[in-house]
Parts: sequence; structure tokens; C-alpha cells
Amino acid sequence: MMEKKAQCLTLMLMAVSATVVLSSPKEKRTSASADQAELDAITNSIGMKLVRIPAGEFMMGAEEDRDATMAAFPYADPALLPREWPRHKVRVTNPFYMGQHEVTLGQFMTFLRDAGYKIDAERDGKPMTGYGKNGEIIESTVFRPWAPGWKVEPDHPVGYVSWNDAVAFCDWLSRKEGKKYRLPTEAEWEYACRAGTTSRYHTGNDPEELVGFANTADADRAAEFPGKTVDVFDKSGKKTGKQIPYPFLSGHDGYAWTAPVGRFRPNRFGLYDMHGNSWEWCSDWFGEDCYGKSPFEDPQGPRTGTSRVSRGGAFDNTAFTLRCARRDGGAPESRDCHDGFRVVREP
Ligand SMILES: [Ca+2]
Ligand SMILES: [Ca+2]
Repeated sequence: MMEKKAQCLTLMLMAVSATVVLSSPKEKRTSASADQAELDAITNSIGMKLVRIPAGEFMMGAEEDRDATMAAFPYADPALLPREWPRHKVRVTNPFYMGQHEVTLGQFMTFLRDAGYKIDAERDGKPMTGYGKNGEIIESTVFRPWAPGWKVEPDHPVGYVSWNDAVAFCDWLSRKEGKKYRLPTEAEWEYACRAGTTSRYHTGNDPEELVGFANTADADRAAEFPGKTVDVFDKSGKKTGKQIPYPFLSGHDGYAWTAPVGRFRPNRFGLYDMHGNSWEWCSDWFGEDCYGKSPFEDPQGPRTGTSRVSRGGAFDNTAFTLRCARRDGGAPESRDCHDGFRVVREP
């Protein structure tokens, strides 16, 4: 019996190998290692690695109630919590490939050169939120993905990318390879981030455990922002006028600004930087109360809206914002310093 199973497995593996050889000459299929697990991974025509995320079910939304969240994050704006409710079961019916990393500045520049695409920032010339010379938050028209206001390298996540720009990147890659690339749905993103876990982060509930897995507002960032504070909100989400020291993590991740993608440890699906580094656009329209009426299978978000969803928080956000359940969004043409994305490829 065992022998038969082994034989069967050998034949299956041969069949898989044959498919690999026939799939695409530009595509290299490899096994990448993530915490001992062997992953089914692809390297595409621009050197981007994508890992196969299996179909499955998970609980989407906040894993704890308002009191527990506010006790853990007293600086949080409670008005941002109801959008994470109710926690509900979701089935992702099909496996998909997801970028192991956030799209890098280098990959995005390849797209701009190859497609001759002008980003929204170049087209509409509107100011964007970023950081001034002394670390103060400013609005300016001078920022660009290649000139974000701090030192970046081609292997850093791209920033100042609008949802429109991110979709244009996916469309370009689809045309180039004859494969369907797109942004993840919000449900796919959270499913992929959690990777079978049910805690605040895929690392557990303790924000300090993010250090080693994520580029966050850590002690290295704190050193650049002495005396930085955050507002305290009342129960209705109004500012109380009181401020407390900014809740930087006490651990060191080594980066005050963006970090090269994949610098830290991955989650159980082999995905890097799902928490922090850059925010990641999703395909859905943002719905403040869409969880209460979301379908069980493959939810796609509301049919229409004014904002697109973004997930995961960034290098300059608090541990409250880096949670798996945290949802935010922005107008499709909006882009701030920490707005990036990662792609999904259909099998
Ligand atoms: Ca950091
Ligand atoms: Ca990220």
C-alpha cells in the first residue's frame, strides 16, 4: 500500500515537472524555503518571486472586542474599529500565486520605462503627504517614488503609488507575460497575511514579537523622532486634546525608514513584510460596514465606493495599525509616502 502511494506520488511529481517545463520558457519554478517549509514558488520574467497560496477558509475581521483592543492600544482611535466587525468566516475557493515581497522600486521603474507610463503624481500634480527635512509631516508636490524624501535603493518597496498606478503595473505585467496579474482582494490579503493564525499579527498577540518579522515604528525610528507624541481619543473617536508619547516598539529592526523587501522573517505561507514596510493596495472598494453583508465565498468588496482598500500598515505606523484585521483605504488616485502594493497572479 505504502509502495503504491509512493509510486503514485512519483508519477504525480513527474506530471508536475512536465507541466513546469511546458508552462513558460521565461518562468523559473523553484522551491523557496520559509521556516523549513518547502514552498511552491515561481520566479517571473522580471525576477519577482511568487508563492502558491492554497485555497482555504479563515475568520476575517477583528479577533477581539473593543475593550480588549483599547486596553492593548490605548492610543487607538475607537472610530476605526467597527469596520473590522463582525468577524466572519470566509472561503477562498481557488489557490493563487502572491508576490513573496512588496513590489520594489526597481521593479516599478522597469514598468515605468517599459510601458512609458506616467504616474498619477506626474499627471495631476497634486501634493502628497510625506516627511520634511526634519521629519515633520508635510504636503508637497516634489515627492516621487524614486525621490521619497529618504534614502531608497531599488530593493526597497515602492512608495507614492496610487491604486490606479498599481493596477496599471498589474495590467502591464499581464500583457507582458500573457498571465493574469492583479491586486489581491481584501479577503485574499487577510487570508494570506494570517496564514492560518488567529492572533493580532501572524507572529502572535504581542506587538514586540513583530521585531524580526516586520519593519515597524521601532526603537530605530524613535531615535529619529525624539519627543514624538500621539493624540488620545475619547470613546466616540473625538480627540481629547491629550497626547501621549508615540508608542514606538522597544525592539530594534534596524530601519527608521523603508527596509529592503524580504529583510526579515516570512509568515507561514512564505510571505514577507505583510505587516509594515509599505501599505499594500487591494482590489476592493472600501466599505465601512461591508463585513456584515459579505458573501462567504471569495468576497470582492462593495460594488462601488470612493476609496480603495489598503492593508498591513507601514514602517511609520503604530502596532495598532499593523494588525492583520486593520483596514484602511484611500481614493484611487491618492498616494502617500508609504503607499505600495504586492501582486497576485492567477494560476
Ligand atoms: Ca523600523
Ligand atoms: Ca507591507
